[in-house]
Amino acid sequence: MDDPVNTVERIIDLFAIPAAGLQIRPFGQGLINTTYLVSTANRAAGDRSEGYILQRINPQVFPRPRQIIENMQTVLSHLNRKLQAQPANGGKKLLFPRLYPARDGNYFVTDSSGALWRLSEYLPDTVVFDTLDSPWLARETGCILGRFHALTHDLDPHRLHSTLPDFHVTPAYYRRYQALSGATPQMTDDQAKQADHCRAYINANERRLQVLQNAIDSGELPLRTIHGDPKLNNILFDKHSRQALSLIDLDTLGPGLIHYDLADCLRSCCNPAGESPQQPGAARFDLETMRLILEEYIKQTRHFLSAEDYRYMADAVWLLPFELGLRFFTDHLENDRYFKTDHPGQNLQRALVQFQLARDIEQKFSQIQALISTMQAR
Ligand code: GN1
Ligand code: MG
Repeated sequence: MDDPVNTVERIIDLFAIPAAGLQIRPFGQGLINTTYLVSTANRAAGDRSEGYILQRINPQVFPRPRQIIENMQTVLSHLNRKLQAQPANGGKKLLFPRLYPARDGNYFVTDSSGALWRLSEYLPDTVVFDTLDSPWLARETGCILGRFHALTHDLDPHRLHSTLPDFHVTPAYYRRYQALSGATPQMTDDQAKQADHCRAYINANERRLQVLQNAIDSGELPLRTIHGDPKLNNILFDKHSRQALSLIDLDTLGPGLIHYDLADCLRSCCNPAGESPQQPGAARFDLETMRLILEEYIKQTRHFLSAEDYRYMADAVWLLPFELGLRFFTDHLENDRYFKTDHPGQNLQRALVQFQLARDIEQKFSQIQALISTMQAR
C-alpha cells in the first residue's frame, strides 16, 4: 500500500459520509487496533456527532473481523431498543456510538491487505481517564458497567460470536505459555531476574488460575453477554458533568462471564498507579475505590445476581490482573506480537505491574471477600 495518509483518505472515501473538509489524525491509547479521529469542518444540523472514529481492526489479533461488526450490530440494536423503551435511569444518559455504512452498504471497508476498517460516531464533549481521581468517577464507572449488564441481561449470548478464541480463558493462556518454544528476546541481567519472578509467580498459581473456568464447566456460572474489555479508558465521560456516558471499544462483545467485565474494570480502576507506572512496585489495589464501584454496580444488577455470582467475585478480582500479567509476559517472550509497544521490554514491565497488583489483592483478599458479603447481605 502507498503512503499511509493517502491510504486512510482513500478508506474514508469509501464510507457514505460527506467528504468535504475532513481532517484525519491518530487517536487514543489502544494497544491493539489503529485508530484515527476524523473531524469535520461543518456539522449537519441535528447531528449529535462532530466527527468520526475510523479504526483498522488488527487482523493479527482478530481472525474473523466481520464477526465483530455483526456483534456490534446485534448488541447496539438491542441496547438502543431498550434505551428507547426505558425511562431515563435517574436522569443519566447512556449513548452508544453508531456505526456508519460504506457506500456499498456494508458496515466496513476492506483494504488491499485484507484488513477491515470501520467508521463510528465520535461523541463530542467527552473525555476518558487513565486513572480515577474522585469517588464520583468511581461511582459513575460502577453504574455504567452495571447498567450495561442489566440492559444486555436478556440478550441471549449465543446470538453473539466469540471474536477472539479463548478470550479470558485463563487456562488457555497458561497452556500457551507452557507450550512456548523458540527464541526469547534479548534481556539484560535485571530483566532476566524479573522474568524469573514472573515465572515463579505463574507456577505458584497454576491451580488457582483454573477457578473461573472450573465454575463454567461445572455449570455454577452461566455465560452472559459481556463487553470483554471495560477498562477505565474504554469508558467515555461527559466533559462537563463528568457522568459516565458510554462504553466504547466493542471488539470483544460476546459470550462470557460478567465476572470478567467486573474484575477487569476493578483491575484498571482500583490501581491508582495505572498500567504503566515508572516502578512496577507502585501498583496497588485500593479497597475504597472497589467499594464505590461495586456498590453502584450491584445497585444495577442485584435483581439477577445469584449466590454463585457473588461467591466467585473475589476470585475474579485476583484472576483478571493475574491473567493480564500472564498475557503480557507471554507476549514479551514471543517478541511482542500482540500488544503494541514503544520500546523493547515494555510488555515485561506491564506484566510486572499486573503481577504486583495480583499480589496486593492476595494480601487484601479477606477484606475483599468481606466487602462483597456485606453488599450481598444488604
Ligand atoms: C487491550 O485494545 P485495548 O487497549 O482496549 C486488550 C485487553 C487488555 C488491555 C490492557 C482485545 O485492550 O484485553 O486488558 O489491552 N484487548 C484485547 O490494557 O486483547
Ligand atoms: Mg480493545
